Amino acid sequence: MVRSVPEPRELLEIAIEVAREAATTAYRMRSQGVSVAATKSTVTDVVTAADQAVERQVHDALRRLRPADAVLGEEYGEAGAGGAVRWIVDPIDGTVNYLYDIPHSAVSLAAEVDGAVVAGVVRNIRTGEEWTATVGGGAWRDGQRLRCSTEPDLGQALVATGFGYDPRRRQHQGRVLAELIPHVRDIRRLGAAALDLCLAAEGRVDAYYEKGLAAWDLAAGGLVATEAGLRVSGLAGAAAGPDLVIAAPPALFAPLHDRLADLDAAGGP
Ligand code: LIP
Repeated sequence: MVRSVPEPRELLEIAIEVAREAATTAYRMRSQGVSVAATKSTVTDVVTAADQAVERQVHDALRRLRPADAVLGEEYGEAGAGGAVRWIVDPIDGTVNYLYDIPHSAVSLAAEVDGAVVAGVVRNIRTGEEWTATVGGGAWRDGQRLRCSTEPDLGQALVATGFGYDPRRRQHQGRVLAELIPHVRDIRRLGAAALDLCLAAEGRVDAYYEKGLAAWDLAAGGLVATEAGLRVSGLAGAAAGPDLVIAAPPALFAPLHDRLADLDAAGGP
């Protein structure tokens, strides 16, 4: 039986439609006031009713549009299996920002075929800025093709990063940051990996790194970053993943990578 796999462009159209509706729901629920519905790994790792409602909405929409596909989401895990496509969704990336009404949170939705992300969209819930990418099709924001920074000097680089919810991990990440900060222009802790990767994709920061990201934090934003010219990987050639994600322009990748390796950025709790 011939397996029909849609083109990345077709999957992107679906992702954009679903993500826009999801962002509208998240925006409306934010304006009505949000509260913590539950906590996960630690007391600061919160879930709001909006995270849950938006993920259910995305699941239902994808079930309607592509019934055979699997869906992996931050709040409800994996559902469905066996189709050619798996969707990876973070209903609200930057949940703490969303809770505090800081306009830096996003719906992130990616389509994966045979284990490779081929299409992705990241939509800022408050500003409506929308980043998209397809494999080999480039990265775009609101119709503009994106190119990452060309900064070659780590000492001149504005670097974004983040911290986990586990205090012991944050302590390790804080130590790494304390040693790194004298060697870069400055640091930005913005609070949403998917958006941080998109800002790096268009040079609004020069590079980004973080330990502890899950597939849903990384899938869509990682494709946008790669298609904008960033090298996105882990340490020593490992794939970008929970141990460490480094996203940097080719000229900046090695100096940042080597510094982070020396500082054991992928280590600790
Ligand atoms: C967040 C990431 C962020 C990280 C936070 C958290 P969430 O994801 O986007 O980069 O620093 O600790 O993991 O929990 O808002 O989906």
